[in-house]
Amino acid sequence: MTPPRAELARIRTAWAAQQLSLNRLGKLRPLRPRARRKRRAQRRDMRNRLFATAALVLLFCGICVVHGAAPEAQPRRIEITAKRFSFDPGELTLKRGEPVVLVLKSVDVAHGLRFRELGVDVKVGKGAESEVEFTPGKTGDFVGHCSVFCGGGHGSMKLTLHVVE
Ligand SMILES: [Cu+2]
Repeated sequence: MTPPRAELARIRTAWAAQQLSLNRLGKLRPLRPRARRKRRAQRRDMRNRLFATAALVLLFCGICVVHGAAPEAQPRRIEITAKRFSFDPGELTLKRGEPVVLVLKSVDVAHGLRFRELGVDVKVGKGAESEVEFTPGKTGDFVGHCSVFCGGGHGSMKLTLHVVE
């Protein structure tokens, strides 16, 4: 038979060990309902914040992807050579509503190109290059003329523009 003192010591040790393990598991003191609610609310709050952050990150990435994948379409560039006394090409076909850039190059003296009905007038210096961006707003055939006097055949310097749907 175990002496009472020794038995008491053994019980104490066992109790202490149990308390210790419960303590480690975090079960020693069950949370009171209010504390439990508070902790639950905190967890919910944390989860919501995580969701919000993740959503923002995804949105940002989405915007980046969209911007990267679909850069703004650049208007079509059309080179036109001007020389005494013609334009090359002498005819162009454009689509209504589609923006274009006319790049006018002079290989000799100063010239210009004007489409009065379309509100386009671009001038180019001797041997230089200049450009104008415009969007044809109406369909039809338009005849452009050189808008800078360049010599005897200046009046016959024309470019025909066909604007189609
Ligand atoms: Cu001219």
